[in-house]
Amino acid sequence: MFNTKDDAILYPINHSCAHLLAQAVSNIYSDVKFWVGPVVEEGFYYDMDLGEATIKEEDFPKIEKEMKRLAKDGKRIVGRKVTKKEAQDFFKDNPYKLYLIDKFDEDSDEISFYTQGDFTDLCRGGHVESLKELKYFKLLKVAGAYWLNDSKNKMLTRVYGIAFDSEEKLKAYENYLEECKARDHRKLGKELDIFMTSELVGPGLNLWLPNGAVIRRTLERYIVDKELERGYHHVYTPVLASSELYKISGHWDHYKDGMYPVMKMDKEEVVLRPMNCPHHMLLFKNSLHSYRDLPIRIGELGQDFRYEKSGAVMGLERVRGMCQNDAHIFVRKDQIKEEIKGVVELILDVYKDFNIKNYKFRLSLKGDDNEKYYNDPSMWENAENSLREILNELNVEYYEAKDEAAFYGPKLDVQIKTALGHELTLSTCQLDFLLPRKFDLYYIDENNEKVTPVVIHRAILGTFERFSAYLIEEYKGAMPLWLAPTQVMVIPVHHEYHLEYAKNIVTELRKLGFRTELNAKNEKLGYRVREANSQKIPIQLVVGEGEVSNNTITLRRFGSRNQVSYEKNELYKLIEIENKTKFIYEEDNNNN
Ligand code: TSB
Ligand code: ZN
Repeated sequence: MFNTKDDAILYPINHSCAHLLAQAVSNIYSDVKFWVGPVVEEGFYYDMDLGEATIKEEDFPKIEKEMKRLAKDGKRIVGRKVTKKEAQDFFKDNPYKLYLIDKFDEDSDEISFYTQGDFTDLCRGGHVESLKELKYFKLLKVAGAYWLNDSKNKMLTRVYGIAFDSEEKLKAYENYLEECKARDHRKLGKELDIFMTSELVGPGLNLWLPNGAVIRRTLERYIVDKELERGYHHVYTPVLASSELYKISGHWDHYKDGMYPVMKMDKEEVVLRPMNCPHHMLLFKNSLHSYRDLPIRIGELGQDFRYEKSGAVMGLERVRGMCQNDAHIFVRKDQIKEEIKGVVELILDVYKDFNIKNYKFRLSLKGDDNEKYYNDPSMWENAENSLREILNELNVEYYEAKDEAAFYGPKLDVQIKTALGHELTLSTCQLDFLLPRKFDLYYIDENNEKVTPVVIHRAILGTFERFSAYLIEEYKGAMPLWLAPTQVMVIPVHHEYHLEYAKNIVTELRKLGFRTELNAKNEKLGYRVREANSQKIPIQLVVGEGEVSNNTITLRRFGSRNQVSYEKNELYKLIEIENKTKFIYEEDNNNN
């Protein structure tokens, strides 16, 4: 919607605005050393070393004021070529720019400076003519960013902003930001009593409240049923294991940073598991398998613990204690394609039920870091090529990304964007030639020979935490009938006269399996309807004089002003169908 990077008009405006930000900051703060300030998909940022100083969001008005002053002053933005020597002299006190300049050849004619008034920056160009053209901009947020993305380096201050060529566009963007904030699952999760955290438990360890527990249980039953239907077998395995297990699997060498430290008791050493695969490898190894038994699909709603950095932990979307909708599928080589196809089909089938449409498939490949990835180049080449070939054959549209694989193999990830614009992986399907080898797994082939199987790791809902966070944001907290914590609220017009009729309806609906509540508080009808609306309860049934005498019910849906009267049983049938078909009601949903 607001892609500034690929927009011929917005790109130079945002690029120049990054310079304007740097100029304003250098006027307000002393001794700032600038790194780079690129245009990104939504606006721009500038990374800077502020020395002892800090910039907080409270400082934005002050910085924006200075940016406005400079823009009004309207200096021209003038570029000129410089020699490497000249550039080095000019930036002699800025190690960051020197690092950049150092990358050019001695006699390069590609180094240029761009100057506006008394501010000069090393830059390739792509600017507006004059600062006057920068009128509609806004600073968005501030974050820390390690220099060169390396945690061993200094943490710089990254200030984000965005600029447009008209006031209407800026306004539209501000409205969009407001809407995103309103969708933030942490805000809705609190308002709708879905989950909580406590310092006494710790960051990233969420407590599901009863409303959240209903959503989660509904998801659990849904996905387990789907998997049973597709020939998966579900198991339970413990969250602890001897550290030896992870030494065998390779997690110890390649995933230790993501694990909680070892617990020692007497002579034993145990750890909390970060993944369920090693346990499932042992399950496969527990019995003898013939080639005819494969594929074997072992599923588990597996609780895992990962030591995510406290700064990275975020509501339910990035947690330390998580439950995966996990499975490991043991296949013969000739079954890989068919099985991956099955996983992709399952993903698409599930997404249809939830009406998830904005996602991209990403083929996640190995990076160059040998600590992060198991070192066996030919195994990687084989696995990456097979997965790529299969995706091409299956006609799945995807893009490739380096350094995003698991330590044991490449992945097909489904990438989504959260309300606050974070890109995350929801579902994943991973091809692994390594763990079966590490655990000496085998099946017996048609010639009575032992053959190592291949493993497909897959999580369709990913984790219940992340998936719920995503759904809350997608539905703006208004869960469709089948997922809603309270599905039906019965509201008698008068809290005494119509109480009995209302209670009967509650009993009948509960018998039919609907999560139904009664609101017969001594409050005005309008107030109680508003209450049901603020809890985003999908079906609100109002019963008064007319309904009691005609044996009818008046239906009011969340998000709609319409009220429709039904004969009682007719209404029960209608909502039973909606519940079963996972119907998502969307009519004029923005009114609430
Ligand atoms: C699929 N061994 C595989 C498994 O068999 C595995 O663990 N893969 S994973 O590391 O990619 O995790 C699976 C899914 O869990 C991810 O696709 C993502 O949706 C979810 N996930 C990962 N880390 C977190 C986290 N910190 N918080 C919430 N969800 C997470
Ligand atoms: Zn796994």
